[in-house]
Amino acid sequence: ILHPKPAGLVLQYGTAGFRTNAKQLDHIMFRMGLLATLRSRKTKATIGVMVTASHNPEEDNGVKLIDPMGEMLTATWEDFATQLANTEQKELLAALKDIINKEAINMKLEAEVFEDDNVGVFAASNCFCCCCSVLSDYGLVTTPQLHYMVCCQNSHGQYGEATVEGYCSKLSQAFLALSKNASNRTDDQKHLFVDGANGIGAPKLREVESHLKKQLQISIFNDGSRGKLNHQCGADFVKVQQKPPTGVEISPGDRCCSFDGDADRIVYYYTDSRGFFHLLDGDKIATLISTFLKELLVQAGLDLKIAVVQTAYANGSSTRYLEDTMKVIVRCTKTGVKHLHHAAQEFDIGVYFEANGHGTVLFSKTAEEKVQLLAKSTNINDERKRAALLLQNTVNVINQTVGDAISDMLLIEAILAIKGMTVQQWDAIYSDLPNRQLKVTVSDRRVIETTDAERRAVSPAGLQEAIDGLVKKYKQARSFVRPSGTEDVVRVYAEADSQESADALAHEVSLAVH
Ligand code: 16G
Ligand code: ZN
Repeated sequence: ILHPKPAGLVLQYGTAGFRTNAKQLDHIMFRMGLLATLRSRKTKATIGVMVTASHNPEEDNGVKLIDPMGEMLTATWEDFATQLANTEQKELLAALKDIINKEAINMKLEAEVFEDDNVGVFAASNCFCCCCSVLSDYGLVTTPQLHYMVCCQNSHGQYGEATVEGYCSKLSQAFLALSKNASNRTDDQKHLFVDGANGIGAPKLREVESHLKKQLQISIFNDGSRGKLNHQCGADFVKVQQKPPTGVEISPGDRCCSFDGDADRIVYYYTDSRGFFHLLDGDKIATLISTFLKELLVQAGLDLKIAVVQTAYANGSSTRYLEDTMKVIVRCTKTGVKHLHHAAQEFDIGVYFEANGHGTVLFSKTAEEKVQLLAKSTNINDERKRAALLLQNTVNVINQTVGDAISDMLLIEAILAIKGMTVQQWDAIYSDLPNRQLKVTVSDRRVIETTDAERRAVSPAGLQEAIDGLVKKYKQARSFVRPSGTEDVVRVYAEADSQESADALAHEVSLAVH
């Protein structure tokens, strides 16, 4: 039998598709190839299949499907994916037929699947050849590039050209137009240090950089030539460890950022003259971007509703700053990009970021049309015109299909340049509350159930009361627990007025989980 399923192995299509040791994924790859062809026939559109370890170690791997407009696979089909993955070999055909019937799929239609495999150590491509025609094999691209190209393909070029070159030129043209609005910058100010997490982001960033006409000068570290994927480097390492990645030589004040392995996350950081490390995570990024957009909306005289979408992990200071000082709407959703993406779609402009650095901005159709119209109009004053053009180019530099480290980086760099802002000034917009994340291993993490966007536990009985009691002991404190969607652990988050308090609270809460 080709691609047999290890007996008894049960996997779940989770927040980021299937994810496990690469050795256990062969049958999953095969079955997801099959499911992709069904999804393609159902939607009469091109579907993406992404194979990546993302921010995880090299030997871990994952596969997920990308829906027609570049979004994550829709929920009912996540269930089909789980069913198909766990069906024993001899029932596979019946399981496929079941999906075909339930969704009334016309098997006479042709299927079109874009496939990408961005992890060198594990090639899944051959699995697909036997089950569907892979029309266009992009070879190695970043996760967000694949989302982008699926969207381009299905919107018939309206979103851009469905090639890597098309992606590079759309984003870089928008970046160059934005950076024309920056006053004279020194070479130092144009210099950015990038940690590529030894993943696909580094070579893809080089391709983009060649279009940037030296308006951004990039030094890339951890480009995959020496180190291991996500090992002691990358956005997840930097965020969780709260320290710089290894393999990067930086001096105090240098502006740096880290991608994760498949380049859908980004965090910024610098060290100060006393050697202290300063992290600018997804919350700081959301604040910078939403402030910039809000100012432009005022200057352009456009009445569009802007909101920021966060998760329970968002630093309390960021939420307070956004609500109280910036006066923007803030929403909180469950962890996982699809939840944030969905919530952001409810506004004219929805800025969404997870604290871990995954995020983007969504513009409603109305918002885009209003911006386009204003940018074209001739009878408005210079200030409005300038703001409208800046908004137009901001829309173009953003990859709206999913969080994209390269696109986010270009937008952030453009904003800092236009505002003449240093990374220190950006950092000073608000001060993060000290925080700590821990993971706890329990016999069954599913006994923990949460509500209120994962901020409160409803079971087991008594847990939330215990957490409330502990939180009361500290100042400006907050804590929550949630079962991980990607690992067999319970995650604990705590923040408080000092690092000692945050550490102590996280520790006490993890004891309460046992
Ligand atoms: C996945 C999610 C990410 C989330 C993380 C949480 C996507 C594409 N990725 O990596 O957004 O932050 O899971 O992991 O949705 P956890 O459930 O183990 O804490
Ligand atoms: Zn990733």
